[in-house]
Amino acid sequence: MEFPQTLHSGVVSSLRRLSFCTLLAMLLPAFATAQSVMSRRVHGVAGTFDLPLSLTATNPTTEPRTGPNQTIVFTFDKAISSAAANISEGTATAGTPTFSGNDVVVGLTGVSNQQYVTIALANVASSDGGTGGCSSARLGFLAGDVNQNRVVTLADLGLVNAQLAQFVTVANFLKDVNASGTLTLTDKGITNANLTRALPAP
Ligand SMILES: [Ca+2]
Ligand SMILES: [Ca+2]
Repeated sequence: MEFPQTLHSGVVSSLRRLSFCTLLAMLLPAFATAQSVMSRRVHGVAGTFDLPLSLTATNPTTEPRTGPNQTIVFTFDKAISSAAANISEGTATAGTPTFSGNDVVVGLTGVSNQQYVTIALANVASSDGGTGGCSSARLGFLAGDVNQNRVVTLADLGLVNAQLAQFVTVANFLKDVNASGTLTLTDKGITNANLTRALPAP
């Protein structure tokens, strides 16, 4: 028996939108599945602030905080004991992952500005014995693009300017573009130096 054509094409279309890792996890429930991914920076004494990343590779989140060192945190649905990290797109070097409960923390070095990077996790093993899981995250790095529209304009400069001398909080941490823990003319200067820089269409 064949599926009605409309149902069949709808199912195929839905499956095509899922990543290979998501499909594997659906077929093999023992696999650990990534629930969320964050770009994490320590902003000096102001503390640690996580930028949630889009899980849709064709609509990646922009990270406006300056490199060259960055940290990506994958949170799974269960405790993870090992995984391997690789860069499959862009200029960056992935360090050896570390594990904290359900989190896999990947330190990146040598991250160039104005580019997309994809971090792929393979051989993800969970503490309950699941093996062979995978995940990936794609994000754009564009210093000073604090409104995250993939181009640095006077609008970004104005947003940073409006936060000068304020405390760094969950509401404004992206404007602390050098992640120093303070919002100063240095952040404005970095944004100004990046005016007109843009990411390509994702
Ligand atoms: Ca912008
Ligand atoms: Ca700063």
